[in-house]
Amino acid sequence: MTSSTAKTFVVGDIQGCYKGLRSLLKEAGFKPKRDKLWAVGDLVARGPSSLDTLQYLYDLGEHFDTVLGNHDLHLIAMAHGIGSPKPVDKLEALMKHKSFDSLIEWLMQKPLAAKPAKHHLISHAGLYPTWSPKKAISLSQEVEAQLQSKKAKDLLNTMYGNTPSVWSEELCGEERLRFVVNAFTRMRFLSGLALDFKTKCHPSLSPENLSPWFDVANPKLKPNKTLIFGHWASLMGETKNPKVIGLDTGFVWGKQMTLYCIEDQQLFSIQA
Ligand SMILES: [Mn+2]
Repeated sequence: MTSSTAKTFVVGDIQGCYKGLRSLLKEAGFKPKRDKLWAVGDLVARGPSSLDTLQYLYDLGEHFDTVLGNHDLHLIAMAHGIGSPKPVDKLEALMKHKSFDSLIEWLMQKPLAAKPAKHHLISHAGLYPTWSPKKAISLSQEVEAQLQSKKAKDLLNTMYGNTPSVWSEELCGEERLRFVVNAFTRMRFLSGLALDFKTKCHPSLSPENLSPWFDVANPKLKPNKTLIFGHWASLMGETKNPKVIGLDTGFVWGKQMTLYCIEDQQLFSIQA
């Protein structure tokens, strides 16, 4: 059966696994001139081919978009002289390439949260449980405005750190931006409404006081909304909630890469 209807796909954390990405897109029947591909972020780092990955995604033009993950933001920071690459991230070829500056410029235009389709929200780590999807988009725009301004380097310098751990509308300046970046790119577990940055395991193995962010009741989230995220490889997509779709399934750690088709509500995955 053939179909000419354009589809919207969302891919989990790629982390420089270019060959895996291409195999998965082939498996799912992705047509680069017809369909739209979104990514949940962490396009680069740890895998062997971050340069090929970024060049391929860039070349998809308007048929690709992404939200930023913690590794993408760290790459942007390093491009601004903040921190230095670790050999384990395998970013040397990318950072030495003549296209590096333009690829960084391109990444700096990307949001932390976006709507890939009606009633769908995508962000790297998830949705903080006191934020509505609309609030998430507006907070993402606050960070985008900073990242696209002359103050970009200030943001990149101040985004590192674990505090504050609880959101308040009164947060301002560096603290506000740091919280928004952390919630969108590093969140996994919460203790009450406090972000916990230490625990990375599967929820079945976590301390009793911690809950995955998606198990904390969100009074601002309507039941017709679907949340799509990555970042949490040990979760292997097990959210036990069909409206919360976890796409990081640890390809770079030898497991799987996962792709979701929004129109068909269908998951595709390939084994590393
Ligand atoms: Mn991540």
